[in-house]
Amino acid sequence: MHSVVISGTGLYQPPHTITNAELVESFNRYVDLQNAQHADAIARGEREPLAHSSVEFIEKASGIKQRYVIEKDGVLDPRRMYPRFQERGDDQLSLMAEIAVDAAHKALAAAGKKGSDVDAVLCSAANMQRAYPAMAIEIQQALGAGGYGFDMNVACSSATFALEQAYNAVRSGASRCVLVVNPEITSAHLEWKDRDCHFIFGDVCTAIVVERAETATSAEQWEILGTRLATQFSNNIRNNFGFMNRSEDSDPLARDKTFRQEGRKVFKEVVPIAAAHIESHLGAQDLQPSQVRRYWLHQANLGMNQLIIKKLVGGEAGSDQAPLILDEFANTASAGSIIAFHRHKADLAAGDVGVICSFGAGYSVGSVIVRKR
Ligand code: CO8
Repeated sequence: MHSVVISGTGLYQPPHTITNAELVESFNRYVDLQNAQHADAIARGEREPLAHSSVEFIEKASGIKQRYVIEKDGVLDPRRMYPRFQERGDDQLSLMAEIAVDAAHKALAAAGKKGSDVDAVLCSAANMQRAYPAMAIEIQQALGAGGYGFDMNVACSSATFALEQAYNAVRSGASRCVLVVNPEITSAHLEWKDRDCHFIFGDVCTAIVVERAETATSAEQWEILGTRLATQFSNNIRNNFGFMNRSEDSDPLARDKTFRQEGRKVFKEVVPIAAAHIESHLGAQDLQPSQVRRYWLHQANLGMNQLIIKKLVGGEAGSDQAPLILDEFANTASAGSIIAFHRHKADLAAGDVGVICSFGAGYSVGSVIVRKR
């Protein structure tokens, strides 16, 4: 068995920011337009008026202050409320591959590797742009990588689940250097017209280079001590968009074809699952939660992360122990814990142990225990 390290990470950050104030302003204009359009039905009691959103609610309930998006005008147009992307020809690089290649180049540069050093590409994200050919194979070709590529989707846990596949492939000797990319174009699958969730997501892409310790040359390396994955079926986060929709004669714009959730139930049910998962994974490595220098947790809700840390170590989560990127990026599905790791790892010392942990739809939870070399 080979020792395995994360030798580089990279981040693609979209060009546009939407603040909560901008988001709420456009949402409230949408609400006013809808209520005016349906004024008669509302007056007859046949239809409930839509309610305004508020910046105060969003910040208090979630901790989110802004999000990055690839396309802003369509999202903020109260007569549209979703991004406007130009369809690309089959001979052009797809948008998902484009942002993945950007993040991958940065991760490879940090690892001191070239595309041709990579012998497996895992494109792992909550949504795929198309059914086939795999996004990963397009990315593999664009980078000049060898070996194979495949796509995988475990919603918000896509990155940690892919890290386990990469770890096992390198550890066993099947692969030498695996690239994991998490292009999350969440703006295309968020229901921006729904007050309960319109503030939740942002676009981004993360990339991680996983290779044998013996070939790693980068200044900063993280040995993977172990990975652990778990799933438990729940309908509390669901999206029914899929290839059967046409045959079912269902409306492609119906509410169930975009992201929806029972946020409060998710909060209550996932916090204990995630805390118990991390604790038992650490226990299997003879580690106590208090021995962990840093937790890079999934970024869905500030209160959730604070409760998980409280369950694990009994105290308040400071930004040093469990850094937050949610305020700046919002929930970026599987990329959240990886952005936290990418942004907040350089200050740790050799020997320090940290845990990357994601949790979300499925339910799914994945943890990766790492030690700085
Ligand atoms: N403005 C003002 N008021 C509001 C708003 C708003 N925008 N939204 C709701 N309210 C009102 C509600 O109507 C309610 O009013 P009332 O009390 O009169 O009924 C009140 O505020 C409280 O509403 P909630 O109970 O819904 O509020 P919460 O405190 O529960 O906060 C959150 C809502 C922030 C959603 C919170 O529940 C949460 O973050 N939960 C955790 C969610 C989570 O972790 N989800 C993970 C999903 S991500 C994932 O797994 C990836 C999926 C794939 C991604 C695909 C890309 C899109």
